[in-house]
Amino acid sequence: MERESRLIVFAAAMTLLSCLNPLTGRVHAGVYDDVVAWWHFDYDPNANGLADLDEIRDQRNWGTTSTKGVGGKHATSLTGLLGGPSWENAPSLRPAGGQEYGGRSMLFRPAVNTENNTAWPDTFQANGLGLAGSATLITRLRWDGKNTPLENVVWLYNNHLEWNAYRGWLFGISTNAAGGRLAFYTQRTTSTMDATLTNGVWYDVGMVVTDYGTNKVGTVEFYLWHETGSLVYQKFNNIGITNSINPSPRTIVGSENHSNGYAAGNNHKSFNGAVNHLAVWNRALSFAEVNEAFGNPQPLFQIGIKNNSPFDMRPESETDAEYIPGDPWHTMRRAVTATYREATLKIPLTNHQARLDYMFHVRTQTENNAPADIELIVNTFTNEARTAKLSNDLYWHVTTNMLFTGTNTFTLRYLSGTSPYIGFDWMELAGAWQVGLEDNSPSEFVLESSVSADYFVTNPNWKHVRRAISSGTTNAHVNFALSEELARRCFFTYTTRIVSQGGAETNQHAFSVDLNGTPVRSFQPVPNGTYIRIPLEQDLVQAGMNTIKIRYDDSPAIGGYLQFDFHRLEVSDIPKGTIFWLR
Ligand SMILES: [Ca+2]
Ligand SMILES: [Ca+2]
Ligand SMILES: [Ca+2]
Ligand SMILES: [Ca+2]
Repeated sequence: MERESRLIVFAAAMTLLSCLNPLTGRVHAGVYDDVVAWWHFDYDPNANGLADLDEIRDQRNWGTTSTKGVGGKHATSLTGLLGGPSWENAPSLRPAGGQEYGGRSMLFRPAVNTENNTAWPDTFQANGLGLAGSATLITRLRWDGKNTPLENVVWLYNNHLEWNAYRGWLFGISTNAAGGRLAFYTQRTTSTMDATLTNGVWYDVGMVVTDYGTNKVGTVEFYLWHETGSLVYQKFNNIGITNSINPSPRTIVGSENHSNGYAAGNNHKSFNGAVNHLAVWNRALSFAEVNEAFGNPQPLFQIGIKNNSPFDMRPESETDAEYIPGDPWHTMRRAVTATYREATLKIPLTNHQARLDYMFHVRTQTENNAPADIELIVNTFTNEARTAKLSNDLYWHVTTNMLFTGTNTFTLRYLSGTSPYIGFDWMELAGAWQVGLEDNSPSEFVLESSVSADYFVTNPNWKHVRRAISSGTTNAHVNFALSEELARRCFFTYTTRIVSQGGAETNQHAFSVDLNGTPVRSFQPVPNGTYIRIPLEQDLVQAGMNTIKIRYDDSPAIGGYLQFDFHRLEVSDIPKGTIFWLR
């Protein structure tokens, strides 16, 4: 941590004493909590490189080795020349940051017979899954181009489209001379994004369908995040969205047709490429939620869905104790017991990550709500034991003195208790991040006018951070997500340092900082080298995405700029006061 050498001002000691104000209007701790199907495509126990029926599982209710979880939207049938899609074992890129889903992807390679112009698609079908009304699809995909003689439009996702019944829809890629473009189809209308995909490149992709009801104009939104780290967004009005669905629905992934053999017609509309993970919701996600889903988890680590169930992970008897972020979720222990006492996370930290404090938070499950004690060991530090119960949230403040640069070990250990097990609903190591290096230079960022104002802290590419605010480019927005639990319970402090200012008439410029649209502080001009450290009012911190907006406040007639060294969020158990100082 930096040390203040010359204190300029100490102001506004926090008077907030109520640290548990319930937030209003927020339901979701994490955007994936209400996902209705989420395939991670990461399981090939027979290691034959083929996606067998048992291997395509909905992570929400994964189950055990022998039995798929009840209620999960698992694959119910397959098609393909090889029996179904294949697995690709190379890791995907992670365009928006976030997490690798198991280092494996589903590979769709429709077979084509050029002699009689027929195709045999690679697909899986999930019976019992259909999306009515508003819906969202989030995926990470690589399109490998049109596979001749496939048609100019190929479908990745068939939400039980029924011709002439005007039910369901298709999502996929439409091609023209410029390349592939994201496309949405109902029998009434099609919406096609203008931006084109490059063959063989990974994208984080989102589509949000909003159905306002019969005879109302609906909307389709496309999100396309290229592997170099920039988001393209486009929204369409679509008069055709009155999305009713068959009462016994099914979903096809990989093509429009779930036809197991060569055929013409809709068999030609088959997706050719790889999909790392695919999630769908039965509601329209907001812009902030889509970005939260892309970058999940927020720094540093998260596993499990908040659903009062440990079955999104795997029985402790079927897993070893260690879990590395990015490994398949089915390799993570869902519980610790007197027999299988430990679950150990091996979390890599960079130099600047290791210099921050974090909160470790786990929601537990126990038998009949009986208590049992658990402790958290961080590297060589054994923290105080906590008592787990059913749907209990346990917290440990992990301080920087426990951490180092490299792979850090976090072990949850069952101690003793009435409950013979402590299950995990979900857990996170989170609450703090740093964007940029504290090195008195803005050179890791880019010219402010060359990128969007919005930067998401999960984006690994700092060349998408505005290095300055100026009279011409007045805003920089730093976006980050928090779980509902941390947003309610903890205190957060934002810090930046102004490293260089300039422009006409004056060398120093006024600026201000907003949190989630509410002004927090306004600053008269300060010298270069000034640290700006602002405690974020807890009432303004929210579950889900938060936005810190830094705004240039000098007269537009004064063509000036202020440059940033870094942006940082710190977390603590107690409120802190505003401070700014020079070094
Ligand atoms: Ca297999
Ligand atoms: Ca995967
Ligand atoms: Ca869970
Ligand atoms: Ca810097």
